[in-house]
Formats: sequence, structure tokens, C-alpha cells
Amino acid sequence: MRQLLVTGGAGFIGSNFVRHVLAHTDDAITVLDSFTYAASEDALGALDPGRVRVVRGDVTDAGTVDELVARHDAVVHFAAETHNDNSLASPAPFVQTNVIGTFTLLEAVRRHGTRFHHISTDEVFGDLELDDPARFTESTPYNPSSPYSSTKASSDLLVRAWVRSFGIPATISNCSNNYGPWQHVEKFIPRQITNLLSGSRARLYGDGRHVRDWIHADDHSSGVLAVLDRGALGETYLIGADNERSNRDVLALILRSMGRDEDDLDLVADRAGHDRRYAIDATRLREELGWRPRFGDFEAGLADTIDWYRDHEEFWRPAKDATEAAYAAKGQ
Ligand code: NAD
Ligand code: TDX
Repeated sequence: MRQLLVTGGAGFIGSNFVRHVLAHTDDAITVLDSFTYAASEDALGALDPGRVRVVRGDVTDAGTVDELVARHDAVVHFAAETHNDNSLASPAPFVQTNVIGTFTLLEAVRRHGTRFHHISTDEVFGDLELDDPARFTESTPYNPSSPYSSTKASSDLLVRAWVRSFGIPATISNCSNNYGPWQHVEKFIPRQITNLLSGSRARLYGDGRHVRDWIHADDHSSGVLAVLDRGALGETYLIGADNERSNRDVLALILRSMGRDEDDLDLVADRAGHDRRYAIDATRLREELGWRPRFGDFEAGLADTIDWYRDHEEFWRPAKDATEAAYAAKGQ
């Protein structure tokens, strides 16, 4: 039984990973989370207190981080500022949490020799053209576009440097766009679902032809656990489920499932520097670690996610009005 320190464990994917670990291992978990606007106490609410402990603290606080890292066998680092649109409006917290926070954790794992797994994103590679058959692999050069993705790229490079220079026992995973329960209403899929549930309209940026490669958060969690358990130290693994869709197509599925016409949407101002397309080649994770996604059927996963938001208004309603007011102020 390991003692895992999970940073950002009260967020969308971190809390999914905590539930996944409880269900599939004997490990005990300490969540280190500063409970920003993106965290949810309820996402961890019903979990066994004998196996999950929650510490409210910041990953940039070297004292807290050192004391916790010293008492754990492995760190899984999800904590981050994660929304591209917010990073355009206010980049400072992204540099602070994503770069300085990761640096603070790396220094602690260096002192204590602790196993470290760093959670990252496919956005570090920049974007692909719509008609380019290429997909991202572990050796694709970094070329991030936004303040968010450049701070994630920076944090990945710090991890790589700490592996090479100090020999820390670390791995990295870069995953594609996640969907599922407990995702904040600022993000694309929950925003559209909750707009429709609120009697408002769906909002598509630009021409809506931008492509994302969608994966259910449960499949991201199983990929992270596979790398933590069996990944080669010092290596990077891409996590993706071969599910590229244009934003317009995803929105059409949501609109149809919720009884609306496919064209019942507003085209709104585009995101500055908006990446065109992301696509992951997860061959390495599949072949070397035997990982397989469980959610092969995106339509079914999306329908479950719509039902979840319909049944969990208490989760999303408190943040909804302020989130929409911020979008409206930008013409989005
Ligand atoms: P999220 O925004 O839902 O949650 C982030 C969590 O980190 C929150 O609980 C927040 O309180 C916590 N946090 C933020 N700053 C902190 C700090 N300074 N100290 C401690 N805790 C802090 O994010 P998410 O979508 O669950 O993403 C989790 C990780 O996965 C991130 O590293 C992100 O870059 C990565 N990722 C996300 C996606 C996606 O589609 N959402 C895809 C690939 C990778
Ligand atoms: O209202 C919207 N309308 C719209 O067309 C919103 C909020 C978004 N979009 C578009 C922008 C993107 O092309 O939908 C796509 C998805 O947008 P987001 O949910 O903001 O995700 P993205 O910017 O692709 O980044 C996500 O995936 C990679 C996560 O937020 C990141 O944390 C992760 O690293």
C-alpha cells in the first residue's frame, strides 16, 4: 500500500484520479489543493476518510510541500491553472502555479528521492493544420501558443531537466481534451450543456471548425495509473483515445441529445491565438504499457455527461452566472 500525494485532487481530473485509485488499488491518498474557483469539495465529499486526507495548501508553498513530500511514496501532480481563456485575461496565476508550483515540487522530490508523476497536456506541442494527417507523438517538438500552454510546456521542461541533471525518478504524461462529470462550467462541453439547461444558447468560437481529441476523464485516470505503476522512469507517455471531433460536431451532438436543432447556436468572437487542431498518437502507452480506453463510444459518454449535469445543478449553478458574465464582457 503506497502513500500517494495528489496535488490538485479537488479539481475535475484530480478528483477523478482519486476515485480511480481508491477503486483499483489499496493506496492511501493525501490531496494537496488550494481550493481555487476550479475546485469542488463535493467531488471528494463521499470518499472513505480512512484512505483520503485533504490538505488545503498551495503547491508554491515550499514548507508545506516539503513536509508532505517527505511523508509520501509518490507524488502525482495535477494542480494547475487550466483554462486558456483565463490565461489570456490574466496570465500571472498561470506562471505562479504552473511554473513555480512545479519547480517547488521538483525541489522537494529531489531532496527526498520521491517518485514523481507530472500531468501535462497535448497543448504543449502547439497545433496542427486541419488537413495535416500528422498526430502528436512523444518526440514532437514543443511549440505552445497560449499563456496556459506555455506555462505547461515550461513545467514539462523543468521536469525533463530535473530528470537529466539530478536523476529524479519522474515520468510525464500529456493528455488530450477531457470530458466527464465535475468539469467546471467555464470549459466547452459543460458550458454548452449548462447554457441549454439554463434556457440560454450554445456559443461556438470563430468558425467552429477547430478540432479537439476527446477522452473521458476515467480513461485519463487509468492511463496515469498505468504510467505511475509501470512507466519507464524519465520517460513521457501521450494519452489519447483516437477521438478527433470539430467543436461544431461536438456541439451538434449535444444539441441533438438535448432536443434542439443542430443549428440552434451563436457564433461568437474567436479566442486569440486559437489552436486549430490537436491529435494524439497514444501507440506507446498502448503497446508498452498495455493501456486501453474503456469509453470507446463518445456519443454514449457525452449522453451520460449531459445526464450528470442535469442531475447535479448544485455543482454548476453557483459558478454559472459569474462565468457567463465574464464571457459576455468579451463578446463570447
Ligand atoms: P481544474 O482546473 O479542474 O483543477 C485544478 C485543481 O488544481 C483545482 O482543484 C485547483 O484548486 C488546484 N490548484 C490550482 N492552483 C493550485 C495551487 N497553486 N496549489 C494547489 N492547488 C491548486 O483542472 P483539470 O482540468 O482537472 O486539470 C488537471 C491537470 O490536468 C492540469 O495539470 C491540466 O493541465 C491537465 N490536463 C487537463 C486537461 C483537460 O482537458 N482538462 C487535458 C490534459 C491535461
Ligand atoms: O464557449 C466556448 N466555445 C468554444 O467554441 C468554449 C468555452 C470553448 N470553445 C472552443 C475552444 C476550443 O477549441 O472549444 C474548444 C475546447 O475549449 P476548452 O474547453 O476551453 O478547452 P481547450 O482550450 O481545448 O483546453 C482543454 O484541453 C486541454 C483544457 O481546458 C486544458 O486544461 C487542457 O490542457
